[in-house]
Amino acid sequence: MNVHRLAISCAAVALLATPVLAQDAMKPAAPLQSYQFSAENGSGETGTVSLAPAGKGSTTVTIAMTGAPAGAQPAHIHTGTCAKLGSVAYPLTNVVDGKSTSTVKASLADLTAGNYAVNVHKSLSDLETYVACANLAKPVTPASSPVPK
Ligand SMILES: [Cu+2]
Repeated sequence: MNVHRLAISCAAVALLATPVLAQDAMKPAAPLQSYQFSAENGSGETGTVSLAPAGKGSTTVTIAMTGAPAGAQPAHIHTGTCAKLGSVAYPLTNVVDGKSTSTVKASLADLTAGNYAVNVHKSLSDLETYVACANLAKPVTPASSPVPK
Protein backbone atom coordinates (compact mmCIF):
# COMPACT_ATOMS: atom_id res chain seq x y z
CA MET A 1 0.00 0.00 0.00
CA ASN A 2 2.67 2.48 1.02
CA VAL A 3 4.94 1.45 -1.83
CA HIS A 4 2.09 1.93 -4.27
CA ARG A 5 1.32 5.43 -2.98
CA LEU A 6 4.99 6.44 -3.15
CA ALA A 7 5.17 5.33 -6.76
CA ILE A 8 2.15 7.46 -7.62
CA SER A 9 3.57 10.56 -5.93
CA CYS A 10 6.93 10.13 -7.72
CA ALA A 11 5.13 9.91 -11.03
CA ALA A 12 3.20 13.05 -10.18
CA VAL A 13 6.43 14.91 -9.40
CA ALA A 14 7.94 13.80 -12.71
CA LEU A 15 4.85 14.97 -14.58
CA LEU A 16 5.01 18.35 -12.87
CA ALA A 17 8.74 18.80 -13.40
CA THR A 18 8.92 17.99 -17.10
CA PRO A 19 6.81 20.88 -18.50
CA VAL A 20 8.74 23.40 -16.35
CA LEU A 21 12.08 22.23 -17.76
CA ALA A 22 10.76 22.30 -21.32
CA GLN A 23 9.36 25.78 -20.78
CA ASP A 24 12.68 27.04 -19.37
CA ALA A 25 14.44 26.13 -22.58
CA MET A 26 12.00 28.05 -24.74
CA LYS A 27 11.18 31.23 -22.85
CA PRO A 28 11.64 32.91 -19.47
CA ALA A 29 10.03 30.95 -16.65
CA ALA A 30 6.52 31.98 -15.75
CA PRO A 31 6.23 33.95 -12.50
CA LEU A 32 6.12 31.55 -9.60
CA GLN A 33 4.73 33.91 -7.01
CA SER A 34 2.23 36.71 -7.45
CA TYR A 35 0.98 39.21 -4.90
CA GLN A 36 -1.89 41.68 -4.98
CA PHE A 37 -1.32 45.40 -4.45
CA SER A 38 -3.64 47.21 -2.09
CA ALA A 39 -4.42 50.80 -3.03
CA GLU A 40 -3.32 53.38 -0.47
CA ASN A 41 -4.35 56.98 0.17
CA GLY A 42 -7.28 56.80 -2.24
CA SER A 43 -5.02 56.26 -5.25
CA GLY A 44 -7.30 53.71 -6.89
CA GLU A 45 -4.15 51.91 -8.03
CA THR A 46 -4.22 48.15 -7.75
CA GLY A 47 -2.52 45.28 -9.54
CA THR A 48 0.05 42.60 -8.97
CA VAL A 49 3.74 42.10 -8.37
CA SER A 50 5.14 38.82 -9.66
CA LEU A 51 8.42 37.18 -8.70
CA ALA A 52 10.31 34.70 -10.85
CA PRO A 53 13.78 33.17 -10.35
CA ALA A 54 16.33 34.77 -12.69
CA GLY A 55 19.25 32.47 -11.91
CA LYS A 56 22.39 32.99 -9.80
CA GLY A 57 20.32 33.93 -6.73
CA SER A 58 18.57 36.77 -8.56
CA THR A 59 14.85 37.36 -8.99
CA THR A 60 12.88 39.15 -11.68
CA VAL A 61 10.24 41.46 -10.21
CA THR A 62 7.39 42.44 -12.52
CA ILE A 63 4.78 45.02 -11.54
CA ALA A 64 1.51 45.41 -13.43
CA MET A 65 -0.81 48.12 -12.12
CA THR A 66 -4.22 49.34 -13.18
CA GLY A 67 -5.29 52.90 -12.52
CA ALA A 68 -1.70 54.14 -12.66
CA PRO A 69 -0.75 57.43 -14.31
CA ALA A 70 1.55 57.63 -17.35
CA GLY A 71 4.25 59.38 -15.34
CA ALA A 72 7.00 57.61 -13.41
CA GLN A 73 6.18 56.24 -9.97
CA PRO A 74 9.13 55.05 -7.85
CA ALA A 75 8.86 51.52 -6.46
CA HIS A 76 10.99 49.62 -3.99
CA ILE A 77 11.19 46.42 -2.05
CA HIS A 78 11.16 47.59 1.56
CA THR A 79 11.90 45.65 4.70
CA GLY A 80 8.90 45.09 6.97
CA THR A 81 5.25 44.96 5.99
CA CYS A 82 2.80 47.40 4.42
CA ALA A 83 1.49 48.13 7.90
CA LYS A 84 4.99 48.96 9.11
CA LEU A 85 7.41 49.67 6.25
CA GLY A 86 11.12 49.72 6.96
CA SER A 87 13.93 51.03 4.81
CA VAL A 88 14.46 50.37 1.10
CA ALA A 89 16.05 46.95 0.63
CA TYR A 90 16.03 46.77 -3.17
CA PRO A 91 15.16 49.69 -5.48
CA LEU A 92 13.00 48.73 -8.47
CA THR A 93 12.60 50.27 -11.90
CA ASN A 94 10.11 53.15 -11.81
CA VAL A 95 6.55 52.17 -12.65
CA VAL A 96 5.63 53.90 -15.93
CA ASP A 97 2.15 53.51 -17.38
CA GLY A 98 1.53 50.86 -14.73
CA LYS A 99 4.48 48.67 -15.69
CA SER A 100 7.88 47.92 -14.20
CA THR A 101 10.37 45.08 -14.57
CA SER A 102 13.52 44.75 -12.47
CA THR A 103 16.05 42.11 -11.54
CA VAL A 104 17.26 42.17 -7.95
CA LYS A 105 20.16 40.30 -6.38
CA ALA A 106 18.10 38.32 -3.92
CA SER A 107 16.70 34.81 -4.20
CA LEU A 108 13.00 34.10 -4.53
CA ALA A 109 13.17 32.22 -1.22
CA ASP A 110 14.73 35.21 0.53
CA LEU A 111 12.22 37.70 -0.90
CA THR A 112 9.26 35.53 0.06
CA ALA A 113 10.39 34.64 3.58
CA GLY A 114 7.90 37.14 4.99
CA ASN A 115 10.32 40.02 5.62
CA TYR A 116 9.61 42.32 2.69
CA ALA A 117 6.91 44.42 1.02
CA VAL A 118 6.75 46.18 -2.35
CA ASN A 119 5.73 49.80 -2.12
CA VAL A 120 4.83 52.20 -4.94
CA HIS A 121 5.17 55.95 -4.42
CA LYS A 122 3.00 58.63 -6.02
CA SER A 123 5.69 60.35 -8.11
CA LEU A 124 9.35 61.35 -8.24
CA SER A 125 8.41 64.64 -6.60
CA ASP A 126 6.02 63.11 -4.06
CA LEU A 127 7.73 60.09 -2.56
CA GLU A 128 5.98 60.70 0.74
CA THR A 129 2.61 59.64 -0.63
CA TYR A 130 2.22 55.89 -1.02
CA VAL A 131 -0.19 54.74 -3.72
CA ALA A 132 -0.01 50.94 -3.41
CA CYS A 133 1.65 48.24 -1.35
CA ALA A 134 1.91 44.44 -1.44
CA ASN A 135 3.28 42.21 1.31
CA LEU A 136 5.67 39.54 0.00
CA ALA A 137 4.22 37.02 2.38
CA LYS A 138 5.35 33.45 2.70
CA PRO A 139 3.83 31.40 -0.13
CA VAL A 140 1.02 29.06 0.81
CA THR A 141 2.57 26.31 -1.29
CA PRO A 142 6.35 25.92 -1.65
CA ALA A 143 7.83 27.13 -4.94
CA SER A 144 9.40 23.71 -5.46
CA SER A 145 8.53 20.29 -4.08
CA PRO A 146 10.96 18.84 -1.56
CA VAL A 147 13.00 15.97 -2.96
CA PRO A 148 12.07 12.66 -1.25
CA LYS A 149 14.97 11.06 0.60
CU1 LIG B 1 9.75 52.92 -1.40
